[in-house]
Amino acid sequence: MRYAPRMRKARGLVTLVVAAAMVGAASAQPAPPADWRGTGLVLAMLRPPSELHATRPVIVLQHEAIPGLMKEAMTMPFIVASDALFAGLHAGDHVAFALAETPGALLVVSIQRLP
Ligand SMILES: [Cu+2]
Repeated sequence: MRYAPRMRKARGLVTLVVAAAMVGAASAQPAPPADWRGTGLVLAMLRPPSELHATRPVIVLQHEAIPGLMKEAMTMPFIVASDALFAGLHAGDHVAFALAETPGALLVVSIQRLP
């Protein structure tokens, strides 16, 4: 029975390492700070590879005007920083989202469902 506390400690460590690995995977590309914020309706969420992007997740939004960026409401695709942002989201959801300009793309860096 002497080994029991050590086993428990080891199991705790494994859990920690796995959790850290999962966090690392989700934030492989740390999200840059938001430059713009908007609201809209989710039409589609595409995990890569898709017809819109070979390697990056894409969300198609019917968005309202985005102050400072797009004066008009429109429907368009955006590249998403990580498909972890799709968790719990469904087509038809109303969302608030944040965009950041990065060297390669205009990126959605956060998405929140609206009631
Ligand atoms: Cu637009």
